[in-house]
Amino acid sequence: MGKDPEHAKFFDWRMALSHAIRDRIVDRWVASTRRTYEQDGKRVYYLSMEFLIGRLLEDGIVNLGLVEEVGETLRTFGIDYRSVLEDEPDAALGNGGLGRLAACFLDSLSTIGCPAMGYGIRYENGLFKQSFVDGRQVESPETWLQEPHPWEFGRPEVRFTLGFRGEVTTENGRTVWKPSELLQAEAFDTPIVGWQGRWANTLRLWAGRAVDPFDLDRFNAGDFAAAAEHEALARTISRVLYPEDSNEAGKELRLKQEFFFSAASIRDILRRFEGQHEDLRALPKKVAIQLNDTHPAIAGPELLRILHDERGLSFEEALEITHGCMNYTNHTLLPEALERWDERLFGRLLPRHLQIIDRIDDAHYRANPTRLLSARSDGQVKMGELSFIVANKVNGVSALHTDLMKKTVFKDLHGLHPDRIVNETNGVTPRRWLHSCNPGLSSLITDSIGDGWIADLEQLERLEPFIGKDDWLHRFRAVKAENKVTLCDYIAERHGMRLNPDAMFDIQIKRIHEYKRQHLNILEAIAHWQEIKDTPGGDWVPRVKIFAGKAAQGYHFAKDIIHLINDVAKVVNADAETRDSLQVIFLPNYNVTLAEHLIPAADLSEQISTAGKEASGTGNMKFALNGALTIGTLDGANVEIRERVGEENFFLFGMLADEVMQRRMIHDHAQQAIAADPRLARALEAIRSGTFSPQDPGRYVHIADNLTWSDYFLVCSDFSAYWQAQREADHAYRDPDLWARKAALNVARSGWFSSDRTIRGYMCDIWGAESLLAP
Ligand code: 73E
Repeated sequence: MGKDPEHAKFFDWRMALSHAIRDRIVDRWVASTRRTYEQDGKRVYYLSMEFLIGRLLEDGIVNLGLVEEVGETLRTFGIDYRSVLEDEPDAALGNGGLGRLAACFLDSLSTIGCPAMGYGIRYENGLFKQSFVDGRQVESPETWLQEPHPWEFGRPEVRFTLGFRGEVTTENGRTVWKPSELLQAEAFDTPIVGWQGRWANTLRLWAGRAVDPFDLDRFNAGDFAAAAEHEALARTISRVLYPEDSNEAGKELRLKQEFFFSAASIRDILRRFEGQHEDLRALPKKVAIQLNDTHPAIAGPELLRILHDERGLSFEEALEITHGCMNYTNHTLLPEALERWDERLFGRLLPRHLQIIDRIDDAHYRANPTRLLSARSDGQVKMGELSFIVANKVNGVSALHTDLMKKTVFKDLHGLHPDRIVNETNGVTPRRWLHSCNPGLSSLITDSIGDGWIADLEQLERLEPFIGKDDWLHRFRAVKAENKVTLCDYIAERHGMRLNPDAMFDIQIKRIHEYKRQHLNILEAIAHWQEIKDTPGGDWVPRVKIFAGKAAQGYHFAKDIIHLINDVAKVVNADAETRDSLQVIFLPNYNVTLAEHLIPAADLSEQISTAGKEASGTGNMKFALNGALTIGTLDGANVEIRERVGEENFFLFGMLADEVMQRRMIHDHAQQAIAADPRLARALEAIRSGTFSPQDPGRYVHIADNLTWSDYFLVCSDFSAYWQAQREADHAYRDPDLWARKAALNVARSGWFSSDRTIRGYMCDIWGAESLLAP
């Protein structure tokens, strides 16, 4: 770093260490790339608007097996290993589950040794930072690239010129698109090293650049701002991540971002293929492209356009090749998240692609004349339908979600193509989500069954015989107790609040959304607080309720839920009568790193979405794997978690997906539920009357009204069952050995939720790709 160690800051130590680790990764990376070229196997390309990778330094150290050596080396300089790691900012290039899934997949692809590449956008500003002012969410820009980022390699030589708008003409019988607005995509590569450093793949992110960055004439004429205008405009395309989770933005800049990175990636894929092969018809044999939701769906028409307009293949042949390469993962059935573009906006930006989409529709109709199921109708371009029609395989992300896809949004298309939809239940990487984040539990497991589980998570089953042994169970309990104390210290230091480490740690961490029902959780907390106040000396099971999560800037109801939880926390935590039995805290700025601190300390995992709404969830898997019990509905992957960990080790409540649909038909479902449950009525009344906002008593009337008069997500109808399940959890927690046994069974039976298993599923059912590592 060019500094005397005496004057080095944490930042300098981190950079020095990062470069030392990076050097060791690069060797493996180059070897893997060379191997991929030599073997010429099928390559997988994962196109995603989001990669929520978090920190990378610890990943590198752990995967290269250098934890001890690094710790010792730093110690000789008097530097604390953990503090150096804590200095690294999170790469927050994603909103939530969809982006984090992409990051777990990259880890698994490298661990398995599948030749693969992730393609996305190098956002200069990742997901906004969240803070609270008087309990309200305030957003500020995230600026991870303001300090040097040691993990990326700029590739200024890898650039593609892309365009928007302009004209479509015919020249010598061929259609030619002449875009009028040009910009360049420049590549930045990050190596992704797998377990034990046996393989490394690439994450390639595109940054926007001007074709001619600087206008010297304008500069010389004295117009300095205009001279740099081109560059500024080009850079806006990769400036900021759209902060909406499970919602469509419908904005022109978003469509431009989607085309920008999809088109650059397609060109890069073709360039690599054509460097090694002559015949484009072999493309599907060598290339599998995965569309992470519909955000990169325009990659289909773009590949088709290049094959047909630029390479001269017939439209039918180009379509067949495209179809052979493309696959689509659907992540949500929420109608507000399904991408649709106004065809005028779309046609202005991408005139040729609109024509191509019409021809795709025509070809589809000719082959399936039963019904017209088109990607373009009602003045809109429908990205879900387009992706389905173009894709070879379409997958859902949990068994229930895939089933609902077939019965609802894609019912008709599924009828025409009954073999196209497959299920690939999500998973999480055990390297980050157990081994690194929970070193105590990781050591206990390795002491018991060896370390084979880290790359073969189903080996956790071998823990079951230990669970019956008292001394083992005590060690297991001690690990959780220690993790809770560590979390208490972390929170005390950063937020000045002392939590009771003996209480049950009940955690709900995820984006704030009505369908995820953080308001159901806080309503139950209010009712519980009221009950404790009725009998202050009662024998209560102490609880700590922890929340964290961001709300989209424009989602006012979600922001009001945050405000309410903060207001409830203020009143409840100040209450001398109850504070030994109940504490509530909302931690600001939830991100991957905070999740790594919270999950190992959890006793109870809140997975309480309205059934049928959460496609899978992945936090649910991380908690179970770290020995938390789930309180949850039969939604998403909760269904499969419960099947595996055993119904007696899961607190189930609430309506099923089809009951939800029935219940909504009853016009006064919420009032009926309120009338039937005095606890619910009293908790709602407290919100309505300003118990938690005495200076502003009307503040939460609209929340109480919403729940009473509309309640689309059935908070009221599920309240009584949720209350009951919470009391069952209390009851079980009174017996520490019983609880520990249930928790340990959750760990032992969660091995199937490794993203290694998920990726093997994609390789076999969807991509037809193989590992290049010796078994
Ligand atoms: O259930 C989660 C799922 O576990 C789902 O809501 C989430 O994807 C996770 C991974 O499969 C998801 N995110 C989005 N849609 N589904 C989304 C939509 C638009 C923009 C950003 C994210």
